[in-house]
Amino acid sequence: MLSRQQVAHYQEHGWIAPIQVLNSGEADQVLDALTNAEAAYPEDLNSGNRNNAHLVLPFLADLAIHPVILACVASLINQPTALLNSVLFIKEPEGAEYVSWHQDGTYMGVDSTDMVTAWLALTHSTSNNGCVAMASGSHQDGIRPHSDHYGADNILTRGQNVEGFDADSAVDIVLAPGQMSLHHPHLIHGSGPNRSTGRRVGVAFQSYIGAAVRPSRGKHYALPVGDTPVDPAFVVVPHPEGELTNHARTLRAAANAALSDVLYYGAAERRSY
Ligand SMILES: O=C(O)CCC(=O)C(=O)O
Repeated sequence: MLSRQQVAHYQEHGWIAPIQVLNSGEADQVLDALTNAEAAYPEDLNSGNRNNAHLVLPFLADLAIHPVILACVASLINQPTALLNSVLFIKEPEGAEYVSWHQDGTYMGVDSTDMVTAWLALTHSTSNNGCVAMASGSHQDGIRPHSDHYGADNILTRGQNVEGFDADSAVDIVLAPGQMSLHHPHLIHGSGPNRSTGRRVGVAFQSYIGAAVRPSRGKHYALPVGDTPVDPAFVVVPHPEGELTNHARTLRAAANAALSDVLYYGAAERRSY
């Protein structure tokens, strides 16, 4: 679990990092498993099909309920019940992909901020390869106006961007493989391009919710993460039994369609992720 100082840091700044979840050998094993799965199932795991892979890959579902992650999450939110989504944020070597400045809570379609995102690095994540940057303290002023820009290189759903924001105040969150950051749904964050010759691979568990959180719009698929029952307003999903089974594929497709309806609510155009 987090120390009192770490919780205080999170409350003041809206993020906390680095937190060691896996040792480097364990992180390498997960990265190898993911790389093998990408090679074996290219249609299911690619930059346009990156959401909710934990519903089809047992090793990612295992990671989503890793005791270190859950203990830290429980230090920050009230009775965690479930994980709503996951996103594989992969930036290929020397690519132009970036993530515009945004607040996750803007389009999440739930009625509370009692939730937290865990971003776990499977490779080094550095200023040079486009690590996530967090605008410390920006979670304290609520949701700000966003406008959709899309853009081929902007790998955030709608390319939504917070206007009038001072990017110089953002802190680069440098992580080693197996380390995670945790961030608040109102925290402004984004990331730049990967200027290195290696991939930058991270998985965002987005987000863990507290027991009082309810959908405010759309349908939400939820993986239970503890003993507290998941509210029936959510569709409870099982831990996958095998890799890319037909049943799990169908469930993930339904979860991704529902997520798309939530994230692209009112949007002028829709992308595949
Ligand atoms: O991986 C990135 O660069 C961005 C991640 C992000 O926006 C998020 O986890 O909410």
